[in-house]
Amino acid sequence: MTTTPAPSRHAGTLITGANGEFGHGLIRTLHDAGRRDLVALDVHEIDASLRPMCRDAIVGDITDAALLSRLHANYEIHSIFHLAALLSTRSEFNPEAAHEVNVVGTVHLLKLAADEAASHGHPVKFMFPSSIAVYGMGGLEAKARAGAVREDQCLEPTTMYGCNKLACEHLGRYYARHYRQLAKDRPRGSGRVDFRCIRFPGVISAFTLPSGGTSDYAPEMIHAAAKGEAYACFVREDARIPFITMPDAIEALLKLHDADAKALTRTVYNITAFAPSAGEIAAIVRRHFGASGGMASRFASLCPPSPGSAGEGRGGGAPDISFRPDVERQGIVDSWPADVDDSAARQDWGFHPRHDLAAAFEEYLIPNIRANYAT
Ligand code: AKB
Repeated sequence: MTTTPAPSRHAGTLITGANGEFGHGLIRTLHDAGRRDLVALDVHEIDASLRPMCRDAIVGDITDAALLSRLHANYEIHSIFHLAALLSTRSEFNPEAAHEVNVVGTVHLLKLAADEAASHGHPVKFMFPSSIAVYGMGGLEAKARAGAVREDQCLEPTTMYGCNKLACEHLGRYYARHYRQLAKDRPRGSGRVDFRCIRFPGVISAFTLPSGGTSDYAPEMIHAAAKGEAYACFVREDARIPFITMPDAIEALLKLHDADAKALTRTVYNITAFAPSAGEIAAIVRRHFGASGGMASRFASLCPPSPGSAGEGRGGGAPDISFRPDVERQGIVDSWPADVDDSAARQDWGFHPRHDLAAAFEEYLIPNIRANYAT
């Protein structure tokens, strides 16, 4: 059902999954940058702290095609940040529901972008977060041999989520370059979808905790230590995948969005910032929240550990981090690369993360987590 656009459509930048971890960071960053045309879409009511930063906040489901037609009728959209997705662990518990949201929902958004481009005659930038989950390393030895993988290697995902993300990468390229190629009124010239995609590693935020992902062990471990709670890590100490901080992830998304189309040699880009093992992360966390002069004793006075938490009465003991691998989730992490080659992103649009591993903790995580849990 194509609805004729109302003459007085509002200009809008659409953000799906607006209430998620990424959505929180992106909306704040765009609002701070002066954007006043943000249209937030999420299945849940938008967070009260974000509402004033949005022109509109819509509660709805991206699998609802009629909803997207209404969006087309009411907004003149030039950019879409399509963040809504069910992550890897959650998707394994209901793969078909994941496919519905992650793929069918994405096709609805791509069609909206195509309709918008056709109606106002300008490219619609479609920013799509893909993931290292598109890779399938085929076992620990192959993973160790492969090292940092390039975008065109090892594309045999072992999870529904990974399959969904890889499918959407291809669908995005199709809508951008081949959409309705046999139709007489096929899109021509600039009235097209401008699909730009980043394969994100695990993302670590100081302010929000992820849910439903398999890279979640890292942020969970850090936040548990900050709260003085014991943490049993669901992967082995030697488990290794790449990570990035949330501010660097958002900056990358905006940098690719603003990049000159002529400079882009591909639609999909790897990015990475640091790739520590789970054991190395635990060591850093212990150091920061550890005994002597570490965070804990200074922190304990600010935020006494919650009753019954490992931190209680700790007053200086190191955080209680143990490793109790979950075989299946470990299998997913083992199927992901130890690191990725992001030279194309650095070359084409100047990707350059501010936080390496040390800076991620020193400059971003510890100061903000301290402030965050102290209030
Ligand atoms: C997940 O763990 O599912 C995500 C991802 C790596 O894409 N965080």
